[in-house]
Amino acid sequence: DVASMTSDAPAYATIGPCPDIPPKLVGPLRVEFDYHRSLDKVREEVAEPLQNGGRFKPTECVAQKVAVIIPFRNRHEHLKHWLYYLHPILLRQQVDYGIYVINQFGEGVFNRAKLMNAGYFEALKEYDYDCFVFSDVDLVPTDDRNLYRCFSNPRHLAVAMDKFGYRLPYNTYFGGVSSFSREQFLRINGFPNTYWGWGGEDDDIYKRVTFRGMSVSRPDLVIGRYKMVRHKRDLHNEPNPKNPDKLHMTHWTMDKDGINSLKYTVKEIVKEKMFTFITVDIQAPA
Ligand code: UDH
Ligand code: NGS
Repeated sequence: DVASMTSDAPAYATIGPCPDIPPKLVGPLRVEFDYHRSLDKVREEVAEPLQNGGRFKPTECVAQKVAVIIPFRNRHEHLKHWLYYLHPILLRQQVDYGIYVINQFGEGVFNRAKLMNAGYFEALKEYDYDCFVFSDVDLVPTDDRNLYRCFSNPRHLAVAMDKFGYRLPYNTYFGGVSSFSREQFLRINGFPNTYWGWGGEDDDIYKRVTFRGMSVSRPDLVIGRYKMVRHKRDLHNEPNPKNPDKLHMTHWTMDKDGINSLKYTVKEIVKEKMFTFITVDIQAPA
Protein backbone atom coordinates (compact mmCIF):
# COMPACT_ATOMS: atom_id res chain seq x y z
CA ASP A 1 0.00 0.00 0.00
CA VAL A 2 0.94 3.65 -0.34
CA ALA A 3 1.92 4.16 3.31
CA SER A 4 4.47 1.34 3.36
CA MET A 5 5.85 2.45 0.00
CA THR A 6 6.69 5.88 1.36
CA SER A 7 8.14 4.67 4.66
CA ASP A 8 10.39 2.03 3.11
CA ALA A 9 13.29 3.02 0.86
CA PRO A 10 11.49 3.89 -2.38
CA ALA A 11 12.70 2.86 -5.80
CA TYR A 12 13.06 6.53 -6.71
CA ALA A 13 15.29 7.24 -3.66
CA THR A 14 16.62 10.80 -3.66
CA ILE A 15 20.22 11.65 -2.83
CA GLY A 16 21.22 14.00 -0.04
CA PRO A 17 23.34 17.16 -0.16
CA CYS A 18 27.09 16.81 -0.63
CA PRO A 19 29.06 16.96 2.66
CA ASP A 20 30.52 20.31 3.79
CA ILE A 21 33.99 18.79 3.62
CA PRO A 22 34.45 16.82 0.39
CA PRO A 23 35.89 13.40 1.28
CA LYS A 24 38.46 13.12 -1.54
CA LEU A 25 40.54 16.25 -0.92
CA VAL A 26 44.30 15.79 -0.63
CA GLY A 27 45.47 19.22 0.67
CA PRO A 28 48.68 20.84 -0.66
CA LEU A 29 49.45 20.29 -4.35
CA ARG A 30 52.54 20.48 -6.54
CA VAL A 31 51.96 23.14 -9.19
CA GLU A 32 54.50 24.07 -11.88
CA PHE A 33 54.28 26.08 -15.05
CA ASP A 34 57.68 25.52 -16.69
CA TYR A 35 56.30 22.62 -18.71
CA HIS A 36 54.61 23.30 -22.07
CA ARG A 37 51.23 21.58 -22.28
CA SER A 38 49.31 21.00 -25.50
CA LEU A 39 45.54 21.26 -25.29
CA ASP A 40 45.25 17.69 -26.65
CA LYS A 41 47.50 16.35 -23.91
CA VAL A 42 45.59 18.22 -21.20
CA ARG A 43 42.32 16.87 -22.56
CA GLU A 44 43.69 13.32 -22.58
CA GLU A 45 44.80 13.65 -18.97
CA VAL A 46 41.87 15.41 -17.30
CA ALA A 47 38.76 15.55 -19.49
CA GLU A 48 37.43 12.00 -19.23
CA PRO A 49 34.75 12.66 -16.56
CA LEU A 50 33.55 15.91 -18.21
CA GLN A 51 30.53 16.75 -20.32
CA ASN A 52 31.08 19.03 -23.30
CA GLY A 53 31.62 22.70 -22.38
CA GLY A 54 33.63 21.84 -19.27
CA ARG A 55 30.62 20.62 -17.28
CA PHE A 56 30.51 18.14 -14.46
CA LYS A 57 27.84 17.03 -11.98
CA PRO A 58 28.47 14.65 -9.08
CA THR A 59 26.11 11.67 -9.06
CA GLU A 60 26.58 10.66 -5.42
CA CYS A 61 25.13 13.81 -3.81
CA VAL A 62 23.46 17.14 -4.55
CA ALA A 63 26.11 19.83 -5.00
CA GLN A 64 26.18 23.63 -5.31
CA LYS A 65 25.74 24.70 -8.93
CA VAL A 66 28.85 26.73 -9.66
CA ALA A 67 29.73 28.69 -12.81
CA VAL A 68 33.44 29.47 -13.05
CA ILE A 69 33.91 32.68 -15.07
CA ILE A 70 37.32 33.53 -16.56
CA PRO A 71 37.93 36.95 -18.17
CA PHE A 72 40.13 36.32 -21.18
CA ARG A 73 41.98 37.54 -24.22
CA ASN A 74 45.02 36.00 -25.85
CA ARG A 75 46.15 33.88 -22.89
CA HIS A 76 45.88 30.38 -24.34
CA GLU A 77 49.12 29.18 -22.69
CA HIS A 78 47.77 30.16 -19.28
CA LEU A 79 44.40 28.58 -19.95
CA LYS A 80 46.01 25.17 -20.56
CA HIS A 81 47.75 25.29 -17.18
CA TRP A 82 44.53 26.43 -15.53
CA LEU A 83 42.46 23.61 -17.03
CA TYR A 84 45.11 20.99 -16.27
CA TYR A 85 45.15 21.86 -12.57
CA LEU A 86 41.60 23.07 -11.90
CA HIS A 87 39.50 20.28 -13.40
CA PRO A 88 40.90 17.59 -11.07
CA ILE A 89 40.55 19.94 -8.10
CA LEU A 90 36.93 20.83 -8.92
CA LEU A 91 36.09 17.14 -9.39
CA ARG A 92 37.46 16.34 -5.93
CA GLN A 93 35.58 19.30 -4.49
CA GLN A 94 32.25 17.78 -5.59
CA VAL A 95 30.73 20.73 -7.37
CA ASP A 96 28.13 20.77 -10.11
CA TYR A 97 30.14 23.11 -12.30
CA GLY A 98 30.74 24.67 -15.71
CA ILE A 99 33.76 26.60 -17.03
CA TYR A 100 33.06 29.81 -18.99
CA VAL A 101 35.96 31.56 -20.68
CA ILE A 102 34.75 35.05 -21.60
CA ASN A 103 36.88 36.25 -24.48
CA GLN A 104 37.00 39.96 -25.24
CA PHE A 105 36.41 40.55 -28.96
CA GLY A 106 38.74 42.88 -30.87
CA GLU A 107 41.80 44.88 -29.91
CA GLY A 108 40.17 47.62 -27.83
CA VAL A 109 41.04 48.42 -24.21
CA PHE A 110 40.56 45.40 -21.92
CA ASN A 111 37.82 45.43 -19.26
CA ARG A 112 38.06 42.61 -16.74
CA ALA A 113 34.99 43.47 -14.63
CA LYS A 114 32.68 43.98 -17.58
CA LEU A 115 33.71 40.60 -19.01
CA MET A 116 32.88 39.00 -15.67
CA ASN A 117 29.42 40.62 -15.71
CA ALA A 118 28.86 39.22 -19.20
CA GLY A 119 30.00 35.81 -17.95
CA TYR A 120 27.45 35.88 -15.13
CA PHE A 121 24.70 36.58 -17.65
CA GLU A 122 25.83 34.01 -20.23
CA ALA A 123 26.26 31.22 -17.67
CA LEU A 124 22.72 31.78 -16.38
CA LYS A 125 21.33 31.42 -19.90
CA GLU A 126 22.63 27.87 -19.85
CA TYR A 127 21.91 26.51 -16.38
CA ASP A 128 20.36 27.53 -13.09
CA TYR A 129 23.66 28.31 -11.35
CA ASP A 130 23.46 29.47 -7.75
CA CYS A 131 27.12 30.39 -7.32
CA PHE A 132 29.70 32.25 -9.44
CA VAL A 133 33.45 31.95 -9.08
CA PHE A 134 35.37 34.68 -10.93
CA SER A 135 38.95 33.72 -11.66
CA ASP A 136 41.90 35.21 -13.49
CA VAL A 137 43.28 32.73 -16.03
CA ASP A 138 46.79 32.84 -14.56
CA LEU A 139 45.97 31.80 -10.98
CA VAL A 140 46.11 28.21 -9.76
CA PRO A 141 45.38 27.28 -6.13
CA THR A 142 48.02 25.02 -4.57
CA ASP A 143 45.69 23.50 -1.95
CA ASP A 144 42.44 21.76 -2.88
CA ARG A 145 40.88 22.62 0.50
CA ASN A 146 40.34 26.11 -0.95
CA LEU A 147 36.75 25.46 -1.96
CA TYR A 148 35.42 26.86 -5.26
CA ARG A 149 31.90 27.48 -4.02
CA CYS A 150 29.81 30.11 -2.24
CA PHE A 151 29.57 31.02 1.43
CA SER A 152 27.27 33.15 3.55
CA ASN A 153 29.28 36.24 2.48
CA PRO A 154 31.10 37.04 -0.76
CA ARG A 155 34.43 35.24 -0.66
CA HIS A 156 37.93 36.27 -1.64
CA LEU A 157 39.87 33.10 -2.45
CA ALA A 158 43.27 34.32 -3.70
CA VAL A 159 44.58 35.50 -0.32
CA ALA A 160 48.14 34.13 -0.48
CA MET A 161 49.66 34.55 -3.92
CA ASP A 162 53.32 33.72 -4.55
CA LYS A 163 53.90 37.12 -6.19
CA PHE A 164 52.90 38.85 -2.93
CA GLY A 165 55.04 36.59 -0.74
CA TYR A 166 52.03 34.40 0.18
CA ARG A 167 50.07 37.11 1.95
CA LEU A 168 47.63 39.91 1.11
CA PRO A 169 49.30 42.98 -0.46
CA TYR A 170 46.83 45.09 1.57
CA ASN A 171 43.88 44.26 3.84
CA THR A 172 41.12 45.20 1.41
CA TYR A 173 42.70 43.46 -1.60
CA PHE A 174 40.00 41.58 -3.50
CA GLY A 175 41.78 40.63 -6.75
CA GLY A 176 42.45 37.36 -8.51
CA VAL A 177 39.71 34.91 -7.52
CA SER A 178 36.39 35.53 -5.73
CA SER A 179 32.98 33.90 -5.33
CA PHE A 180 29.45 35.31 -5.09
CA SER A 181 26.10 33.61 -4.73
CA ARG A 182 23.53 34.87 -7.21
CA GLU A 183 21.86 36.78 -4.39
CA GLN A 184 25.13 38.39 -3.20
CA PHE A 185 26.01 39.37 -6.76
CA LEU A 186 22.62 41.01 -7.35
CA ARG A 187 22.79 42.79 -4.01
CA ILE A 188 25.87 44.76 -5.23
CA ASN A 189 24.38 45.27 -8.73
CA GLY A 190 27.17 43.04 -10.09
CA PHE A 191 30.52 44.52 -11.01
CA PRO A 192 31.31 47.95 -12.54
CA ASN A 193 31.36 48.14 -16.36
CA THR A 194 33.36 51.36 -16.54
CA TYR A 195 36.89 50.37 -15.44
CA TRP A 196 38.70 50.26 -18.78
CA GLY A 197 42.32 49.12 -18.71
CA TRP A 198 44.25 47.93 -15.70
CA GLY A 199 43.56 48.68 -12.05
CA GLY A 200 40.90 49.48 -9.48
CA GLU A 201 37.94 47.33 -10.51
CA ASP A 202 38.66 44.81 -7.77
CA ASP A 203 38.81 47.62 -5.19
CA ASP A 204 35.45 48.90 -6.47
CA ILE A 205 33.94 45.44 -6.00
CA TYR A 206 35.28 45.28 -2.44
CA LYS A 207 33.63 48.63 -1.71
CA ARG A 208 30.33 47.46 -3.16
CA VAL A 209 30.38 44.47 -0.82
CA THR A 210 30.98 46.56 2.31
CA PHE A 211 28.53 49.33 1.23
CA ARG A 212 25.81 46.66 1.04
CA GLY A 213 26.52 45.56 4.59
CA MET A 214 28.27 42.31 3.76
CA SER A 215 31.67 41.19 4.94
CA VAL A 216 34.34 39.30 3.02
CA SER A 217 34.87 35.64 3.76
CA ARG A 218 38.38 34.22 3.24
CA PRO A 219 40.29 30.96 3.63
CA ASP A 220 43.38 31.07 5.87
CA LEU A 221 46.83 31.83 4.48
CA VAL A 222 47.82 28.17 4.31
CA ILE A 223 44.77 26.93 2.43
CA GLY A 224 44.54 30.13 0.37
CA ARG A 225 47.86 29.78 -1.46
CA TYR A 226 48.14 30.44 -5.21
CA LYS A 227 50.75 30.31 -7.90
CA MET A 228 50.55 32.84 -10.73
CA VAL A 229 51.86 32.13 -14.21
CA ARG A 230 54.50 34.81 -14.76
CA HIS A 231 53.81 37.11 -17.68
CA LYS A 232 54.52 40.53 -19.16
CA ARG A 233 51.97 43.32 -19.26
CA ASP A 234 49.44 42.66 -22.04
CA LEU A 235 48.79 44.94 -24.98
CA HIS A 236 45.76 47.23 -24.56
CA ASN A 237 45.55 46.78 -20.81
CA GLU A 238 47.71 49.65 -19.58
CA PRO A 239 47.13 51.05 -16.09
CA ASN A 240 44.36 53.63 -16.49
CA PRO A 241 45.08 56.78 -14.42
CA LYS A 242 41.33 57.56 -14.32
CA ASN A 243 40.51 54.34 -12.46
CA PRO A 244 41.87 55.15 -8.97
CA ASP A 245 39.79 58.38 -8.87
CA LYS A 246 36.61 56.53 -9.74
CA LEU A 247 36.86 54.69 -6.44
CA HIS A 248 35.80 57.80 -4.53
CA MET A 249 32.49 57.65 -6.39
CA THR A 250 31.58 53.98 -5.95
CA HIS A 251 29.03 54.78 -3.28
CA TRP A 252 27.06 56.93 -5.74
CA THR A 253 27.73 55.04 -8.97
CA MET A 254 27.19 51.43 -7.93
CA ASP A 255 23.41 51.52 -8.29
CA LYS A 256 23.56 52.65 -11.91
CA ASP A 257 26.80 51.04 -13.11
CA GLY A 258 26.57 47.27 -12.94
CA ILE A 259 24.52 44.31 -14.04
CA ASN A 260 21.50 46.64 -14.55
CA SER A 261 23.38 48.74 -17.13
CA LEU A 262 25.35 45.97 -18.84
CA LYS A 263 25.42 46.10 -22.65
CA TYR A 264 27.35 43.68 -24.85
CA THR A 265 26.78 41.37 -27.78
CA VAL A 266 27.76 37.75 -28.20
CA LYS A 267 29.91 37.14 -31.29
CA GLU A 268 30.47 33.42 -30.91
CA ILE A 269 29.99 30.52 -28.51
CA VAL A 270 32.29 27.53 -28.91
CA LYS A 271 31.84 24.40 -26.82
CA GLU A 272 35.15 22.73 -26.17
CA LYS A 273 35.34 19.58 -24.09
CA MET A 274 37.02 21.37 -21.16
CA PHE A 275 35.36 24.82 -21.35
CA THR A 276 32.79 27.01 -23.04
CA PHE A 277 34.49 29.82 -24.98
CA ILE A 278 32.27 32.87 -25.40
CA THR A 279 33.50 35.81 -27.46
CA VAL A 280 31.77 39.05 -26.51
CA ASP A 281 31.85 42.54 -27.96
CA ILE A 282 31.83 44.88 -24.97
CA GLN A 283 32.06 48.09 -27.02
CA ALA A 284 35.62 48.79 -25.95
CA PRO A 285 37.20 52.13 -26.80
CA ALA A 286 40.09 51.79 -29.28
N1 UDH B 1 43.43 39.18 -19.11
C1 UDH B 1 43.53 38.52 -20.32
N2 UDH B 1 44.11 39.13 -21.37
C2 UDH B 1 44.61 40.38 -21.30
C3 UDH B 1 44.53 41.06 -20.07
C4 UDH B 1 43.96 40.43 -18.99
O1 UDH B 1 43.10 37.37 -20.43
O2 UDH B 1 45.12 40.88 -22.31
C5 UDH B 1 42.70 38.54 -17.98
C6 UDH B 1 43.37 37.31 -17.44
O3 UDH B 1 42.41 36.45 -16.89
C7 UDH B 1 44.24 37.91 -16.35
C8 UDH B 1 43.28 38.94 -15.77
O4 UDH B 1 42.58 39.44 -16.89
O5 UDH B 1 44.67 36.96 -15.42
C9 UDH B 1 43.95 40.04 -14.99
O6 UDH B 1 44.81 40.84 -15.81
P1 UDH B 1 46.38 40.95 -15.61
O7 UDH B 1 47.00 39.59 -15.59
O8 UDH B 1 46.91 41.93 -16.58
O9 UDH B 1 46.57 41.56 -14.20
P2 UDH B 1 47.82 41.34 -13.36
O10 UDH B 1 47.64 42.28 -12.22
O11 UDH B 1 49.09 41.79 -14.27
O12 UDH B 1 48.04 39.89 -13.08
C10 UDH B 1 49.29 43.11 -14.62
C11 UDH B 1 50.56 43.25 -15.45
C12 UDH B 1 51.74 42.75 -14.70
C13 UDH B 1 53.05 42.99 -15.40
C14 UDH B 1 54.14 42.42 -14.55
C15 UDH B 1 55.47 42.44 -15.21
N3 UDH B 1 56.42 41.72 -14.37
C1 NGS C 1 46.11 48.15 -6.63
C2 NGS C 1 45.09 48.20 -7.73
C3 NGS C 1 44.35 46.88 -7.81
C4 NGS C 1 45.35 45.75 -7.98
C5 NGS C 1 46.39 45.79 -6.86
C6 NGS C 1 47.47 44.73 -7.00
O1 NGS C 1 46.84 49.35 -6.61
O2 NGS C 1 43.45 46.90 -8.88
O3 NGS C 1 47.02 47.08 -6.85
O4 NGS C 1 48.15 44.95 -8.20
N1 NGS C 1 44.16 49.31 -7.47
C7 NGS C 1 44.15 50.44 -8.18
O5 NGS C 1 44.85 50.62 -9.15
C8 NGS C 1 43.22 51.53 -7.72
S1 NGS C 1 49.34 44.02 -8.65
O6 NGS C 1 50.35 44.05 -7.60
O7 NGS C 1 48.78 42.68 -8.86
O8 NGS C 1 49.87 44.56 -9.91
O9 NGS C 1 44.72 44.49 -7.97
